[in-house]
Amino acid sequence: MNKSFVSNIKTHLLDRKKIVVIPHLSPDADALGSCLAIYHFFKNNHEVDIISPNEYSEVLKFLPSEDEINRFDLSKDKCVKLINHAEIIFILDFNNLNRVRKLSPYIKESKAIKIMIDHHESPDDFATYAYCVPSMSSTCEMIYNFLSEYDKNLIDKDIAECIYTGIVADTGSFRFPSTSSNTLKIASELIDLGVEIDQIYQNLFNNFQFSRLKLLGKTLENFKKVKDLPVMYSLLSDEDQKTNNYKKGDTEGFVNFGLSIEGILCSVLMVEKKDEGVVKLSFRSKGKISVNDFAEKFFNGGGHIHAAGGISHLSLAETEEKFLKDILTHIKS
Ligand SMILES: [Mn+2]
Repeated sequence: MNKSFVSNIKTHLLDRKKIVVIPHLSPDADALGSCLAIYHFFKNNHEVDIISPNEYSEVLKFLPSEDEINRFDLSKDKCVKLINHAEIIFILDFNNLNRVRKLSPYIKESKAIKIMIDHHESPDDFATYAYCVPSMSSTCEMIYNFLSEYDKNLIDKDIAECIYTGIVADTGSFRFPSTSSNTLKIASELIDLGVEIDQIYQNLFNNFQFSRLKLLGKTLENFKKVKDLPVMYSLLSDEDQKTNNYKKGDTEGFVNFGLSIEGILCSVLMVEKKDEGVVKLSFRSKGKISVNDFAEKFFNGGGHIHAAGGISHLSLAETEEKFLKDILTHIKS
């Protein structure tokens, strides 16, 4: 990280400021961990408010001070006021205003200093200060770099827990290639700060409802292999979700199961969202197959080389058909 990034930001925080912290839509553990780490770090000397664009998985409610998070979809007036009065806005784990949908115009119009910390490809350039490195394992790893450069002594156990949770989630428990020796050094320092890794593991991975296990079963049953290509995909209809009492975040990680099959380099999950009139797609890959460009070109999305998301406005069956055609083009090119 550029040292002037931190020193520049410090000059704005010499006196008490109104800070707003914003994660992407349907924030995951990395996004919320980042926001809450910033919240805990600055809350004693500044007025800090977190605004999530919408809901997130129940599973993440164990994060320290999660109940402080404001929801734009539930308390719009309050959130708009907070953004309008903000002097500093942190943009965390996203780099494009499309990722916050209805919040986007308020951020765009705000005169606040905007600080972007993110690890996705191709950042937009609306931020005043940006720390964007796509090779980083997680935004939480970057938050650790930022805060330890800012004042390492202020990183306490709560902050360490938030950061550790985001790193574990985004690295698939330190398995993905983005896990560097530095990621592990940071994890070790977080343990020294008191993080109980088994507790975080239990909270993050062993805290689901039985209905989610049934939904996983349905997803696995629906997996198909694309003929002549190293690609697997599965579909979840609206009905599959209703039958299995779907809750936000339940399908997180399901797509990875396709990659557990010998020789498979790409896995895709298509989830029908009838109330929004869309199908949401998750893409995972390994080796030479990239999915961020595929998601961007064919499904209005993006992300990382080996993990991306997209959206389709077609029906589930039409989306499947389009995907089978597009993936052939993508892999052959
Ligand atoms: Mn992330």
